Amino acid sequence: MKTVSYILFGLLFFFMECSNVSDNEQLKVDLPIDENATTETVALYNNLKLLAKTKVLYGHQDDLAYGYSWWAESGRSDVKEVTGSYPAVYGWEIGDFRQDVEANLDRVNFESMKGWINEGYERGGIITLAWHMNHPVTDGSSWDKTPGVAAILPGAEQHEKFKKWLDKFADFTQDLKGNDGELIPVLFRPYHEHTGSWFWWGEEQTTVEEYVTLWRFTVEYLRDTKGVHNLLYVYSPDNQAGREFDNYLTKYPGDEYVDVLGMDDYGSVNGRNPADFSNELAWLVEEAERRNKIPALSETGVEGIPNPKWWTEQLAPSFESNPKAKGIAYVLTWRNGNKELLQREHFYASYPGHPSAPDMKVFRDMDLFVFEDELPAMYTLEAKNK
Ligand code: BMA
Repeated sequence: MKTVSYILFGLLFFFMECSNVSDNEQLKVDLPIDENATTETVALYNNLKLLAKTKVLYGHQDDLAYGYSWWAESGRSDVKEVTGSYPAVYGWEIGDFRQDVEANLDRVNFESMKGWINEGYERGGIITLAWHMNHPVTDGSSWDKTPGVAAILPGAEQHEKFKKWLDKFADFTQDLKGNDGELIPVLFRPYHEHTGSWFWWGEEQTTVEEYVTLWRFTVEYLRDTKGVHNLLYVYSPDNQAGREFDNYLTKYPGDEYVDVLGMDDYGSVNGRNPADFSNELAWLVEEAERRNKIPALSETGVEGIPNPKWWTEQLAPSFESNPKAKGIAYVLTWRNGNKELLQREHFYASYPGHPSAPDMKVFRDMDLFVFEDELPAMYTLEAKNK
């Protein structure tokens, strides 16, 4: 694959030089941390970077699996029913992946998930995967606060068990295929929100060295040992409404191990002055530029959207107040938990009939924000010419 990719890029450079392409931007093809990444993965990496300069893509967690008032109905999406388009980015979750379970911790069936990932990709959408990984020692949930990282590092007692989980994940990624058989690129976001202390890999649970070792091992094992080449790696500390801002890079695994500089933040979009958050997003954009990475607001939202103008009064100004913040590649709001199943309100995108729905439509119509039906081709390098 490496040779094939290089030959392809060589031809592309040659063609572009010959055809006298004026914009230098078009001549640059960056490789992600996986030099053997599939052609589609390299294209996605470059196209995301380029598109980020002018647009912010909108994403939603579990969008196709269920919504506020429905469950696993083909073609449905709360976002589409409110805005007229599917989201540009689809977030998925593989928590509870450890044993032979058929569904994740939110009851989304893994086989169905593969189908929805294919559907979104075939429409041109972008896929990101998070992992609320179970506790490797206690077998509890990811919210089990017992420190767990030291036990799974190379040489430690649970290392082999942990590798089996990664093996299973590697198999899962190789089942994600487009209709022509090509592997679907995935923005993989493991060990998220480690600056908070609510997961077993969290701030209080883990030393810098442990976290960095875990991250690097995961990349090297998946990429080099398992030969998984359709992943881009997303680092996503939790900003906690600015409180962890200075901590962003404390446990950073290094530029050789990260493709996307993400940030999770719920508090900053819940009544905080958008200008302050915008400055932090601007910082993230600058940091990403300096390191030649992709900046993203990898998780956000306000549960229940109590402000009916939340989309235009809170979220949009978070990108607009500081013009530099417009350089964020994508923003993903969390899931629309099914009310009947959960027996509570747990949604982060508007659904039809909710008071915030008209405002989400206004947000969708803003030039800065891109939904699926406005996406250029993300999986071919030609898209750079558009
Ligand atoms: C959390 C909540 C939980 C869910 C988990 C993983 O933030 O939405 O209900 O189980 O994410 O999706």
